[in-house]
Amino acid sequence: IIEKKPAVVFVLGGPGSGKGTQCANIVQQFGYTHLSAGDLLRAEKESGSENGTMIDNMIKEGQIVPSEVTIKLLQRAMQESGNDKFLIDGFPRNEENRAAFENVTGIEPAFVLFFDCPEEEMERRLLSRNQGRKDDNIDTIKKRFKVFLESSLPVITYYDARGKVRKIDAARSIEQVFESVKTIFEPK
Ligand code: UP5
Ligand code: MG
Repeated sequence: IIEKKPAVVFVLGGPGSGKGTQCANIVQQFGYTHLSAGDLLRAEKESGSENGTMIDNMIKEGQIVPSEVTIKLLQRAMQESGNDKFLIDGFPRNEENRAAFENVTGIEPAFVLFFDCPEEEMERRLLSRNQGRKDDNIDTIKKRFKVFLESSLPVITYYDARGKVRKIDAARSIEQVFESVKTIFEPK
């Protein structure tokens, strides 16, 4: 049996660059299912999972949860959705995440959306979000920035070398950013 693999777009960018906000817009116009790895991990913790304490501690420290945990959650959500096109938001966050996802699922992303935004702007957005996320405090935000630069940017460099990165200036208004996003998803 030849099974068709789902279409996956990785949505990457620093903490507060607008990944979740823009994914909601893309879902509305282009029929993708949005899977935020961070949202799935937070829900897993809330569900009382045996990994809950570990997940909570990693998020509080801005560290990256072991890929087998995150990949299982992503696979389950993909199956349950019934859809065949996905925005995977905030994953892969390091080289190990990236390689494990490709090995376990056999899926390579169609392309990678990269929301490029200066730290000062991301910090402003995170500090004024006020949604009770326990990683939205200045200490954790600094740790998240460090992990992004050291571990996550290399993933973007990897895909860029393969011609897969679509980089967007994310420092503009939500509407302006979405105008650029649309040109990438609209059929040419
Ligand atoms: N906002 C958005 N766009 C704006 C714009 N253009 N102009 C002005 N304001 C804008 O946006 C953040 C805030 O800014 C919102 O208030 C929004 O209204 C405003 P949002 O769209 O939420 O940005 P996003 O990039 O999604 O920010 P988020 O904080 O979710 O990014 P992170 O990558 O830090 O968070 P995530 O949830 O992906 O991960 C959290 C933690 O989970 C990680 O640090 C890690 O510990 C763990 N994790 C893993 O271990 N593995 C994973 O695979 C994923 C996560
Ligand atoms: Mg998010």
